[in-house]
Amino acid sequence: MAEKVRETVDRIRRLEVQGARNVAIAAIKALEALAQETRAKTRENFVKELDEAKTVLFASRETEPLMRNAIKWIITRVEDCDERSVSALASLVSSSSKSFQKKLEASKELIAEIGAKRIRDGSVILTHCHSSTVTRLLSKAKEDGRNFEVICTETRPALQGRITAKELVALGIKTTMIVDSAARAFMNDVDLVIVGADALTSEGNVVNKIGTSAIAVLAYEARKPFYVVSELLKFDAATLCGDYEKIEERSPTEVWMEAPEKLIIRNPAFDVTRREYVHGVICEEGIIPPHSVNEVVQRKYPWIFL
Ligand code: RUB
Repeated sequence: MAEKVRETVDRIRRLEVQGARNVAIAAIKALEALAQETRAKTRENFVKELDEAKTVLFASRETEPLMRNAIKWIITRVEDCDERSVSALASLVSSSSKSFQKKLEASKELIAEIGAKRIRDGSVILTHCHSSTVTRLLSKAKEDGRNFEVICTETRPALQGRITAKELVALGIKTTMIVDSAARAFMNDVDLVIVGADALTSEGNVVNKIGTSAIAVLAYEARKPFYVVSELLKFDAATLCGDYEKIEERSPTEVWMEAPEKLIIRNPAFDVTRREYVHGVICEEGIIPPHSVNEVVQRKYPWIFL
């Protein structure tokens, strides 16, 4: 296995690379590195190496359909190509990875452009965890001359809210951090909630950082719009066939390093927000109701279902 793949898996597991988009990009860059360093002499061996890398990358974080879709797309292009030369196939991995990243970048910009229009002057936005897509949307709103402020949760237990806070402060956006359990106390001051997503399911539910669904319920109770910003490529086609999105459970030591023996600690990384709490999904096809995600994905990315 290429060193870069092993190293990427470790970095993803340790959350040194976090957020669905960054995880997917790191994973396909690792495939590119594997292709550049390969010692495989035959097409069959090269495809086997890619498959082994796929298995370990998939296992690095379970709740990441964007990473799975990206890797599948690249490997399928190799499998569908008649070329026998390993170096030609390696170049195909490189060019496919680069074109996938370009598409991701383009849809992020589109999502930012569409979503930024929902931010009115003087508004207060609450966000949870760290989503690179949400940060880009907020920075676009700022570029567009909108004056607004953000409340971000610290996001227990791994404190990704600090990444969000640092980025927003660096962008010159007025930002307030609260502990996760203060979300209700501040909900009345909020005009809208915007969060990212790790997975979109066939029923229109959204999987995102643990605590997201509680915030969605609070927003619903306070009648504040709750938006999810997400690439449609975060859709998990297996949910259409009845599978539930697996929720990654992380180490108890993230919650309490020196916990008493026999204490049971649960540490799910994500939770599911039901579609009835989601005002709209801001994606590269516009702002769509969560129940139509399945249909829009079928139209835009039919290969996801193969
Ligand atoms: C990150 C998280 C983010 C989504 C979307 O969780 O829940 O909201 O991944 O991020 P973790 P992006 O820190 O456990 O990876 O918009 O960057 O894809």
